[in-house]
Amino acid sequence: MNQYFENFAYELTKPSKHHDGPITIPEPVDPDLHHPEKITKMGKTVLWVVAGIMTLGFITFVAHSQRIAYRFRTIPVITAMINVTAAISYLAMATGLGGALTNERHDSRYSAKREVLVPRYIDWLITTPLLILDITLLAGMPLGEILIAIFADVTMIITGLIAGLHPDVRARWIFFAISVASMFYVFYTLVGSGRSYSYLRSQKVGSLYNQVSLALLVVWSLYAVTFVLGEGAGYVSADTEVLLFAVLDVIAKPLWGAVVVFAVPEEGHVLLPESLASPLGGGYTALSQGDERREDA
Ligand code: RET
Repeated sequence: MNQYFENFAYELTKPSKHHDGPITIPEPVDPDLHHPEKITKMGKTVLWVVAGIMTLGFITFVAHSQRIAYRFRTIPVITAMINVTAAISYLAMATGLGGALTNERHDSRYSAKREVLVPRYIDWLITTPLLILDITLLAGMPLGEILIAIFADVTMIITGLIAGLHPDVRARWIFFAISVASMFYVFYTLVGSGRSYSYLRSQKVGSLYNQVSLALLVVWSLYAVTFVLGEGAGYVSADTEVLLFAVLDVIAKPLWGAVVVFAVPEEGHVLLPESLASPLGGGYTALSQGDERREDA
C-alpha cells in the first residue's frame, strides 16, 4: 500500500481528540502539486551574514564621518544611512518577516505559491534614492534633475513590488516593463547629463564618476535579471534568489559606497553653502540673526 492510501486510511479511522463530529474524508492530494517555494536554512544563513556585513559598513561610514569636517560629511553620512537601512531590512528577513507574503502562480508551468520578501523592497525604496543622491551630488547635478531621477527610481521600485506580488501573469509583466523603463530613465540621466556635469567639476571627478556610474548601470541591471529568474518566472529557488540579491546588495551598498566615500578627490566633495557646511557658519540659526531677518521684521 502506498503512502497516500496509508494516510487516507489513517485519516478515516483515527479517533478524533478534539470533537465528536463526523469523520471527514480528506481531500485527494494532487500528485503534481508543487510545494510553496520558500527559503530554507541556507537562505536564512545568507540573510544573517549580510545583516552583519551591512552593520559593519554602517559602523565604518559613521566612524569615518565623525573624523572629518562637516563640509565633507554629506556623502559618508548618506552612505552610512544606506547601510543601516539594509542591515535592518536583512535582520527583518533573517528573523522570518516576509515569509507569509506569497505570490500565487496561475500559469501552467508553475502552480505553487512563492515567498516574496517584501522588506527588501522597503529597503530599496529608501536606499536607491539615497544612492542616486550620492552619485548626483558627486556629479554636481542641479537639484531639479536630481529630483526627477529620484522620482523615476521610486517608480521603478514600487512597480517592481507590484510585479512581484501580482497574481495575474500578464499584469506582472506589464508592471515589470514599467519598472525597467523607469530604470532606463535613471540610467539616461546618470550617464547622459550626469557625466557632463561631473567633467565640468574636474577631470578627476569626471573619471571617478564615470567608473561609479558604469558600475551602477551593470549592477542595477543585474537586479532586474535576478528578479526575472526568481520572483518573476521562477527559474531559480527562493534560496538562490536570496543569494544572488545578497551578492548584489553587498556590491551596491558597502563596496560601491566605499569607492564613492574614499576615492573622492579633494575637489569632488559636495559643494555646500557655508550655512550648511559648518556650525560656525551659523546653520539655519544664521537666518534669525542675520540682516535678512531684521529686514523682514
Ligand atoms: C526590480 C523589479 C523588476 C524590474 C527592476 C527592478 C530593479 C531593481 C533595482 C534595485 C536596486 C537596488 C539596490 C539596492 C542596494 O542598495 C525592483 C527588481 C528594474 C535596480 C541598488
